[in-house]
Amino acid sequence: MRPSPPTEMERSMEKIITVFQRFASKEGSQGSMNFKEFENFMNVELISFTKNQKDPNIVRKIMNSVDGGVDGKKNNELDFQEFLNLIGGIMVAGHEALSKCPPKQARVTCFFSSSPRHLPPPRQR
Ligand SMILES: [Ca+2]
Repeated sequence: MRPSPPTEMERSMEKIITVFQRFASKEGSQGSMNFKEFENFMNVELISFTKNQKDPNIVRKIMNSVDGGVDGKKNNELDFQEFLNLIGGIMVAGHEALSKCPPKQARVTCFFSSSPRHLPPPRQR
């Protein structure tokens, strides 16, 4: 039996993993992003979101908001699960924004006009 082609969701999930690995493997640990790798990721892959923020320290603040949330180590490194928490927070904000989008506005513009206040707060331990 021929394997069925990957679904849209499977391809999307694989892409997120691939992008994470590409940026995380540039230096240091291959399995996590240091600040430089994360900043590079935000400025390449999420540029519409990043440039829409008024706070010049937004990338640092976003990283701090998820760093340590999973492994409990505030070590200036984002592992994949911490990265997913971040992406999940942005997607939740985007999902809410999209439901309020005027019909003619480009969906991607609308998605990224949302503010990072929807990001998950640092987990209490
Ligand atoms: Ca790394």
